[in-house]
Amino acid sequence: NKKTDLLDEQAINRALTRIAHEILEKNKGGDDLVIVGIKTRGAPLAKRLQEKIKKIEGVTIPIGELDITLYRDDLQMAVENDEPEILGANIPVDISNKKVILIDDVLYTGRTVRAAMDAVMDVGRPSLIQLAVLVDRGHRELPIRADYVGKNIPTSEKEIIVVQLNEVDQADLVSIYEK
Ligand code: 3GP
Ligand code: 5GP
Ligand code: MG
Repeated sequence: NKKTDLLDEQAINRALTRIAHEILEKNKGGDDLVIVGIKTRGAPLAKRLQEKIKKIEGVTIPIGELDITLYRDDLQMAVENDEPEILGANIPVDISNKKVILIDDVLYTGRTVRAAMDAVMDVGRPSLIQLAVLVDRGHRELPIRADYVGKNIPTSEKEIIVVQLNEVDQADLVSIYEK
């Protein structure tokens, strides 16, 4: 049940360009950065940021990905106390003493990011972890915030943000739906 489109292809592209600049500004360049996308749609976002940073700074930042899904006791039903669990990690570089930038499409309760931080710390000791998201829809249940935000979209619990990316959905579009 669609309400409106919030970001079109050009707006998504501009937001990611800005975030690439912000990452380079905050970290004083691309040294020691590793970008880790949270699947599914965080992975193509990580790749896009890598390309943008390459264009801006001439450096290729290593990228990795984490597969984190809501763990369900009952496969039929989403239950309130489901917790995200790590299904896999593909981080092809040593992250010890590196600056790890996590990226996801939507930030909501923060539980996925908490699980992602656990997964990262399991494979090494980064010097810091930062978080980038395309959309922050609010409703945090943990003390987690994003360092880089494409767009803040205040939502009600009944609304959902649909993120479509060319690499996965053959379109670049962020829209808001009523459940
Ligand atoms: P993503 O894997 O690209 O993040 O969780 C599977 C997909 O369902 C997600 O795609 C996300 O776009 C969509 N989704 C919509 N609402 C929710 C939600 O409340 N929780 C989770 N985990 N995913 C949601
Ligand atoms: P959190 O763990 O912060 O509650 O949720 C983050 C994860 O759930 C993200 O990976 C995101 O894919 C998904 N998610 C939560 N709410 C939404 C939403 O409204 N739209 C989309 N597309 N994904 C959501
Ligand atoms: Mg996601």
